Amino acid sequence: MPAGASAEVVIVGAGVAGLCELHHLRARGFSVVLVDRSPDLGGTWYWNRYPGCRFDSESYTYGYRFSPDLLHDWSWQERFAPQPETLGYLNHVASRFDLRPDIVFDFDVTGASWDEASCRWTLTAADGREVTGRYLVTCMGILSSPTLPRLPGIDSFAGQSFHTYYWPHEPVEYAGKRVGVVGTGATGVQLIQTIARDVAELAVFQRRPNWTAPLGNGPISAAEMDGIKARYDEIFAACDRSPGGFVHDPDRRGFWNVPREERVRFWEELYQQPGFAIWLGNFREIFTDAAANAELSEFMAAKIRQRIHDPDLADRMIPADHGFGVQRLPLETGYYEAYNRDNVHLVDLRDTPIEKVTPAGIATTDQHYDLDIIVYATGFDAVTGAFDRVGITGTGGATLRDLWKDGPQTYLGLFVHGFPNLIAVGGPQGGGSGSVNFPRAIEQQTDWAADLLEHMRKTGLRRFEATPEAQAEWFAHVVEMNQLMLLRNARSWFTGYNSNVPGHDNGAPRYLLYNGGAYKYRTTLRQVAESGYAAMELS
Ligand code: NA7
Repeated sequence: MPAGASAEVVIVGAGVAGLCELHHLRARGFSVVLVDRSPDLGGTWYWNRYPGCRFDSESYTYGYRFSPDLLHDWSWQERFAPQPETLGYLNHVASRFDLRPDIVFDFDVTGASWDEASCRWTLTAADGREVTGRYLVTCMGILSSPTLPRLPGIDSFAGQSFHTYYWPHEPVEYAGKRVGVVGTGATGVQLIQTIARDVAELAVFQRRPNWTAPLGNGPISAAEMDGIKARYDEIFAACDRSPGGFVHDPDRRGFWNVPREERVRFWEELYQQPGFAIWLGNFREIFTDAAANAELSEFMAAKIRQRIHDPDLADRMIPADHGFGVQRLPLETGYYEAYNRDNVHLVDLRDTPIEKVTPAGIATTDQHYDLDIIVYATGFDAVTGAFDRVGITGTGGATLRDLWKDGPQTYLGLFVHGFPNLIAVGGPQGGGSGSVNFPRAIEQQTDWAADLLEHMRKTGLRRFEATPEAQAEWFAHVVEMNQLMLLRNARSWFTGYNSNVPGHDNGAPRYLLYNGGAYKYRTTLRQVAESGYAAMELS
């Protein structure tokens, strides 16, 4: 990239959202530069290379729908595609639409500053390169800032150790080794069930168990894929109807209107179905009514007890501090059965916390675990982490990092007062920030954002900013929607909790998600555009 490069729009992030936005803006004739700190495209799917990494969305609901030809070209191989397949898909998209010429890799954005006089954003990379643009669209991912535990001696370990996000590109020789995995979220679950049979010893350091459900993966035959291609309109229409953009639609009969035996029969059916059926195809009350949720949790606990031989161990795998589905649900294949193996050991950190990492392994209050490899599946500084890392400075020198210290506030999850001409795709409190099928959520945001910029061009305007009133009103709506949900009480990334990030570890609520559902969000976006963006200052 030439020094001082400039474009009408600068996009940050070459993942699912950034590539989509690049396509939409180029299609409308904008000059665009997309920068990414990674050496290649893919975002989440570039980095997460740990064994077992795969979708929890049905593959055929994950692709972009902006091009019928693209939908027709691409055949998914598995019902829930593994990471290499998804990365292959994104590379296929980039080639098909010739996206690479507008992407600058290895551009690690360390600062983005708004200049009122020129009405432009300037982005600076770690190596000093700069790029400027009238508009800045961030597509930095909601789970792109991995966090490590704050453990004494963490750097002293003599073997291999890494966060799952940074799983090495060269093969990791874990077969026959003593491996420790810290963390049992969706990532830990996928990793543990995949490597259990190959490693010599596997010590799983679990602080809190998660609820999980069977994934139900399998190959997609050529004939089945042909059928899917013929039904794409129907499939996407189903995604549009569902709150999170998945094919699973909630059962609207009303939990208490259905007799208990019928509820249990229904759950048995859902438990056998692939993907998030048991979570998102369930009664809506499981998300809002503690008694309904407790009954389902009991049903799911019984499933765990059936699958783990040792009753004491099974009890340790059943969450006691939160109900089923109030955190993002990990999906599994033989996860519980892995714990029936002699070489897999659960270390319950509630009884025996980790004291330190040593050169030879991990010491708990109870014993020392000798390890060859330590994997930290310890999650992310979710949604706002990427913004904090970059350092974004708006009008009057205000920084987003300071402004969001105690939690973010946005308008529509896309705009922040004081940060003109900035659009945060997948930003906090928007339709792309939580329990959603990510591509379905960001396709509306990226398309809508491109329409806004087109509107600016057509009307000869060059600056937009959310009003403080609009932002306050949206925030109040976000809080109101959140208060309806049982998830408000759970300590997970959904509520902005992270024990490894100072300030995010005190349990104070940080509103990261929009819980109003995709339909409400989509309708709001449409109405805002139809009003001529009335709640924004355009000049
Ligand atoms: P998650 O879901 O945030 O899970 C992180 C896990 O790591 C979870 O079990 C945590 O336990 C554990 N953790 C975090 N910090 C520590 C420390 N310091 N000590 C011990 N254990 C720790 O992240 P994932 O990567 O698994 O999944 C993220 C999303 O990716 C997922 O929701 C899907 O959408 C895909 P805790 O529960 O906090 O006690």
